[in-house]
Amino acid sequence: MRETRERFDRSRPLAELHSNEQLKHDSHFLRGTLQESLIDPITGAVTASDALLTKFFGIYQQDDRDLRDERRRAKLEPRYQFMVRVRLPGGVCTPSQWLALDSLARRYGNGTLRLTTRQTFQFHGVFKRNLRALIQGLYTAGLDTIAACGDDNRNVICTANPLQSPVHAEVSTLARAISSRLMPRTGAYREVFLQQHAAPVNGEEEPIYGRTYLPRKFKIAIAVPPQNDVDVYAHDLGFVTIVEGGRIVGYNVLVGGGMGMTHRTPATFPRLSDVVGFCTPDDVLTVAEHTMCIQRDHGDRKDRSHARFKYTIEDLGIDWFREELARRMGRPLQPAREFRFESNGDHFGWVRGEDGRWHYTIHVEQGRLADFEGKPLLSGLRTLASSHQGVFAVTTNQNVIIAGVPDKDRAGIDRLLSDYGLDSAQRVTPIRRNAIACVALPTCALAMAESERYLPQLLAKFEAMLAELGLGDAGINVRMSGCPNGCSRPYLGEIAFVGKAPGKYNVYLGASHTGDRLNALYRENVGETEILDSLRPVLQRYAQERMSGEGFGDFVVRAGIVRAMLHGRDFQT
Ligand code: SRM
Ligand code: SF4
Repeated sequence: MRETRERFDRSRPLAELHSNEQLKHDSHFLRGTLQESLIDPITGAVTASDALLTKFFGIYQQDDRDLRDERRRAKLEPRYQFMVRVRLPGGVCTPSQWLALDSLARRYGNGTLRLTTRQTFQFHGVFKRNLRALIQGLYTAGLDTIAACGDDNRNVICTANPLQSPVHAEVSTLARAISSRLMPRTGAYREVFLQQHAAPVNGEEEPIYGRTYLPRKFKIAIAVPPQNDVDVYAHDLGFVTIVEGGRIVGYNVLVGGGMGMTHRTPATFPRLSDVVGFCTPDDVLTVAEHTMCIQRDHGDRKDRSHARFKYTIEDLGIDWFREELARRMGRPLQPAREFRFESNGDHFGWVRGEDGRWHYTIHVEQGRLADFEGKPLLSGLRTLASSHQGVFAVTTNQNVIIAGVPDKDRAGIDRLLSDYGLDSAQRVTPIRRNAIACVALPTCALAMAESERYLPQLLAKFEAMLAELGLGDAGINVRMSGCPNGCSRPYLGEIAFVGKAPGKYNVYLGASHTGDRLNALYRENVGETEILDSLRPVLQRYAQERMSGEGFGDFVVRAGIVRAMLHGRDFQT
């Protein structure tokens, strides 16, 4: 076992840790000088330290990168604006909440809603002067943005659609329960954004987190096999639902997953989580809390690039984690149970739930809901929400399910879907239907290349090539991220493009389509022509040599085109 305490010895002076630790500590439980920053009329920004604190409330300061040069030339400050992310455990909202989200996006945002890979909504382009009104509008609708970003437990995700079956309903309730249990308690959100007085709960502001919160973000996912839509191996903590005799008997526990890395820095890598045991439904909240607290106490607080739980697990080992969890719980986890995944994608179109009601998964290209030319998606969903009696369920593949439709309402919904172009799942190719891209430019400060705005064009070129090769029906799972942070979980794509520089990407191949094997580097720093030219012969071989039912990711590994990536630590070596 390597040093644990050295990295985060609580008696160690904060000054020796990463500067964010001191900032969190001194922020008076995230209040900082936010009240002043929000009303400072001189700038559209908040102070640099307040910008770190707003993240804990799902609010990210950004600027429109398309306008940077123009504004610099005009000697104007950057076009500061904020991204606001909703906390929506399990991805479920009611039709009236949908209508509120839609109206707030048009009133205070850039008129679009973004469905994210963690099953929630983002507003983009919110100006500082509108932040409070937006947060208060969400609050009135029964929604909040607490811990949607920041060094805390993020939106808890689970296999989509609570109305699919009683098992799905129970899992969705669990996602909400974990989210509530691990939510920061500080009164800062109420005071700063809702402008209400907030007394500390039981006299303590943060009984779980303390003054310095977590070393980094912490992410939890719950999967219901055979669906692995949540990519359960990609999260700090995962639960795989074990169903016997039609009821949930417990959950396998997985720890130490994560995607982010830095190009050409082998000490950073994506990692898939390890299955460490099984717990009963009664224990799952305790397991979640203790696991997060293990990371709170042992995660690296000096080096933020090494501060995710995956590195704590990699450094200290699974056996250490099992013992530490058993010590805190007073008993060990039980041995893990058998499970099997079939796919990490969504099922599009209509499916019937166990109670006879229907659910329709809408394909939302790259998760962006807007009124596009000839495709008024936002307006269509607003019209749908005005009459829909069930719920909306956002998926972790950036799509949305209209859930809980009785037989009698199906025809009406079909008409609306077709009128507003929301039925594209039936028309687009499988490769487009399954593709995911992160936001990237123009809002993401970390983007090195385009993603959301470029993937549709690149896919068109692939579609033509696949049709020519007789692979038009191949549901290859393609993912694109504008930088190696991996927000589209690209290292789980059968083909993935990860931004390196404007117009240049690393190409990775060979993940499984069940989300349990990472891909491997195939080409580095290449533009569109080289991407297409280098993949054509591979796809050609796939067309000729694939075995029945063999996925593209499995094929490229079997054919020796890339190596099977068994351990994240080998990813960059
Ligand atoms: Fe992410 C940072 C967008 C899911 C790994 N992510 C960001 C920021 C906030 C950029 C920043 O720090 O300035 C991006 C905002 C862009 C914008 O303009 O909206 C951003 N991440 C997103 C979203 C919106 C992508 C999307 O198009 O759907 C996803 C929002 C999820 C949510 O609702 O909470 C999103 N990000 C992810 C995922 C996937 C997941 O969680 O399942 C990952 C990989 C899993 C993981 O965390 O390991 C991910 N985002 C990162 C990282 C790398 C973290 C690391 O361990 O190194 C960063 C950078 C950071 O935190 O420093 C990041
Ligand atoms: Fe931004 Fe990179 Fe995340 Fe894409 S992967 S949203 S470019 S941080």
